[in-house]
Amino acid sequence: MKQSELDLFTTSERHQAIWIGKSSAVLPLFALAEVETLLPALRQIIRAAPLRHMITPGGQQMSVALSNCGDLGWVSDRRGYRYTPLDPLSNQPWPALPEVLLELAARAAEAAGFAPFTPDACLINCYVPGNRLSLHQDRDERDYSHPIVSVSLGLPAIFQFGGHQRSDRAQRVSLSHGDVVVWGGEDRLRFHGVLPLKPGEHPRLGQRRINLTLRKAGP
Ligand code: MD3
Ligand code: FE
Repeated sequence: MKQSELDLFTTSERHQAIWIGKSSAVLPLFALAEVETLLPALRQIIRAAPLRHMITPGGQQMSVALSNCGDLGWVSDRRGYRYTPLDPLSNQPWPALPEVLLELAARAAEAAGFAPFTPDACLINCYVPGNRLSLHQDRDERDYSHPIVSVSLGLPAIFQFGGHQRSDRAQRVSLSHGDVVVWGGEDRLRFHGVLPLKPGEHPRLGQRRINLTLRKAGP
């Protein structure tokens, strides 16, 4: 569908949730109306807390570059994965979570049946062609009863949504610029990953994909 055709739909029609699990839904283009507010906010965050390649506890450098905003940020080094209130690069608090992102995440969670959602952590993942995220579970948060909201920007990616065992067959879900996904409940600990990003040029973000993952990580 072309953007001109999408404009004919009302907001609620455009954001019909597509359920990919019992408690996980894709909200196609849910973030599109906020992108032009989000991008300058992101640029400012990345200026204060630059994207960097973290080292995994196994000693490998991650291919995806990352940063964070919010009260807590996800970090990885030889000692393990964890959430920290300070950016280890600057020893300063992570930049604040922009209002537009807090509000978008809360509305998306509500649209998928998880209200209220008050995230305190936003992980910013930046992919360039060839970058991937191998199958993993998100287990570094304190309380798995909170959902996770993810916002995709830039180049499209194929997301792998597996089961509770690494060896479970994964379904593939294509995520494009402006798509939002909400994961929760019994799907919260499912294995997931991102296949190597295909080369391309996005009109707004260039040769990149940015994924924002909003979580409630702390108490
Ligand atoms: C499914 N990031 O940073 S977020 C991650 O596109 C991560 O950068 C992906 O996985 C990305 O940890 C996708 C989507 C996500 C997050 C948590 C989940 C999917 C999930 C928890 C359970 C199931
Ligand atoms: Fe993850």
